[in-house]
Amino acid sequence: MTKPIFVLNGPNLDRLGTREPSIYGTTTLAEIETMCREAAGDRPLRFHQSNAEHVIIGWIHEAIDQAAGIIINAAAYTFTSLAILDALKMFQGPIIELHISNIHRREPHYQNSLVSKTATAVIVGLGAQGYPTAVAAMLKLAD
Ligand code: CA2
Repeated sequence: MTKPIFVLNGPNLDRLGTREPSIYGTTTLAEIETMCREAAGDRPLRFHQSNAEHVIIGWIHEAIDQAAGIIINAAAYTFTSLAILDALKMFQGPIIELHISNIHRREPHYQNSLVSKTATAVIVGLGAQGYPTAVAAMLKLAD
C-alpha cells in the first residue's frame, strides 16, 4: 500500500489570506491544500493545521507509524518547540521544513529554527507556491 505524505501546519496558518498579504500572500490554507493535492497526484496526502502543539505532535506520531514523508510548516513553534523537534527526530523518513516567507530575511527571532536541526531539506520564501514545490520534491525523496 502506498504510504501517505503528511503536510502539517502550525499556529495561525488557518488565517492565511486574511492579514499581512505583503508577507504571507493572499492564498488561503484551503487553496494551499488543493494545490498540494494536485501536486501529489495519486499519492495519498494528509493535510492538517492546528494551533495546539500537542495536536501537531499527535500527527507527527501518526506519521511515524504511517507516512512516507513529512512536510511541516510549524509556524511559531519552529523556533520554540523542543517537543516538536523531539517528535520529528523519531521519524525515519524525509522531512521538508517549509516557510511561506523567507525567515532568514526577517527579524532575529525568526532565524533560529529548531525544526531545521532534523529537516532533510528546507524551502523558504516561495510563498504559497512553496507547498506544491515541497510535495513535488517529497514525491522524489519518499519511498
Ligand atoms: O513564513 C511562514 O510560513 C512562517 O512559518 C509563518 C509563521 C511565522 O511564525 C514563521 O516565522 C514563518 C507565522 C504564521 C502567521 O500566520 C498568519 C496568517 C495570516 C495572517 C498573518 C499571519
